[in-house]
Amino acid sequence: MIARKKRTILSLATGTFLGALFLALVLLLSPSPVARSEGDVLAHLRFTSHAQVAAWVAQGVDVWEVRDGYALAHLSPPQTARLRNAGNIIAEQPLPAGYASYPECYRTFSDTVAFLQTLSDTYPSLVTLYDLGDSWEKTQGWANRDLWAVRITNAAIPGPKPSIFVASEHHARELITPEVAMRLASLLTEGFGSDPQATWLLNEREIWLVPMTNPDGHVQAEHHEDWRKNTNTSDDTCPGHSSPNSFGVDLNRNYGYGWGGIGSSTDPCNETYRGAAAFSEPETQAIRDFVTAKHPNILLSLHSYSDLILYPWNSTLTAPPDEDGLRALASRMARYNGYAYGQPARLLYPVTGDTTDWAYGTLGIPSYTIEIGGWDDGYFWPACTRVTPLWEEVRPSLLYAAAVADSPYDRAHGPDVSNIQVVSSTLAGTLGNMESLTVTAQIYDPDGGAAQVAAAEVSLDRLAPAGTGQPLAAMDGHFDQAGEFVGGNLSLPSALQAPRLLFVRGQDQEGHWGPPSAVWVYPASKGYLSYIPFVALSAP
Ligand code: 0X9
Ligand code: ZN
Repeated sequence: MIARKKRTILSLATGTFLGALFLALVLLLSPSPVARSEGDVLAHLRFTSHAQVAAWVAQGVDVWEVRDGYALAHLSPPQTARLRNAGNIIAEQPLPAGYASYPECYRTFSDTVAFLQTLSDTYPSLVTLYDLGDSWEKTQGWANRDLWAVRITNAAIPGPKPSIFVASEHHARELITPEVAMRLASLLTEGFGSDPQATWLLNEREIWLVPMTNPDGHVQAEHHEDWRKNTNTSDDTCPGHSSPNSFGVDLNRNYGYGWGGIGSSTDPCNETYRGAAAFSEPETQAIRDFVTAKHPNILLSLHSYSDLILYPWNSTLTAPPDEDGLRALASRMARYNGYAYGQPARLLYPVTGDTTDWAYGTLGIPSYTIEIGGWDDGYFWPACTRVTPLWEEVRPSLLYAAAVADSPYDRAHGPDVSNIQVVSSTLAGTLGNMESLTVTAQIYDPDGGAAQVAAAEVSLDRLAPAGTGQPLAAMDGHFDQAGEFVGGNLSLPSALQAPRLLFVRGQDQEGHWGPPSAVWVYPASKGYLSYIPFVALSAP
């Protein structure tokens, strides 16, 4: 079961620190990371198939990205020699400036724990902290690191509510991913009560975030290590102790759905070492146990980099049973950042044992890997100036996922809403004041496709279940286009006293209701949703 976090996080672990000492000595006595990577290069590799890339990955080649025509990989001198002989190297360059840096704006593991604690202290009715389990080093008694999760929701409105689960940083060096999770937490909590979108999402949804799935690995990264895996040293015979030859288990190869196949390695020193058995690691056990118990409606596994949104299957191009829905949701999440979306065996390389195949294959949860950032964003170590832009480019994808969590595949086929305008007027009546709200909005298929809008509806305060709100009419008299202006009137039995949330959503001719948009309505004023939904939060 999930342990609800009470007050103190930072009590020191008891148990032996000999192991920790050993790990520290290994790292201290090894040459500095820069010297350790001496002779390493970043190479452009020619490939003929994505299966060939998967084979390199399984052999320990540290593939950073896959583009049309070549893969970019960090190679050790023996790997360089081997691939040069095989004729695969198109170009070689030194490791980039910024390699294995830890820009000071990125929160450390301790900063992250403190941030989550402060967040739950500051917003006790919105944020609950949970300890999902131990890191590998904690299981050894070497360190006191847990997999911390926060649930963000307005607890004053009881559940059950549709939920999304965002797991960041299975791979330690993917530093942008915990920052994105924490930015989302800040955005929602700070916006609650003022921003209509943040407010409705916390009223109607649960957002679960694990900013650091790999806390031990994150601490390695803090020490300027190019670190991907956890820090399990059980089979440590690795020369150099650093990428691409480090100990540890690749947590994104350790899940138990199709574990042990393509794109994963049996060699403990390889970057894609799958572990001794499926779910051998405490970190993947913790995520498995939580996701199984909670069964969120959508799972997002945040990685970097490559500007991609990937859905199952991860090992093959066979279509998953829900391909149509998975693809529709990927397309909607990708629409404002232009990320490519699809199955990784086409866009990247096939792998087995990853998080999303397990969550989708075992539990049927719509599950995505989002690879944040592009080739010019500083690889795994984006400069501080890139953090906000990268967060902003992925933000709409996350907000959209939260909005459609009640019925992901269905909503993702449905239309969007913008330009909600509400004119409210207080009418004096014999029994007291009444309020009349005139609502207009635009309903449209964001793909600009052929699906006609068939209906629209409005609800006040709470999001009505799809199809149960008050109908709005097509302003031109007919629902017969992919975009429609809609309108209608709501009469309230008493005058508006305080701002209230008003929801509008639309349905297409195939019966798919899209996600709602919400605005505040004020006494005798105009609520106006002028922004594009999910791109930005607006001032009240
Ligand atoms: O290799 C991975 O685990 C992910 N890429 S990363 O650069 N963040 O390490 C991709 C996992 C998505 N699935 C497949 N590539 N099949
Ligand atoms: Zn990754």
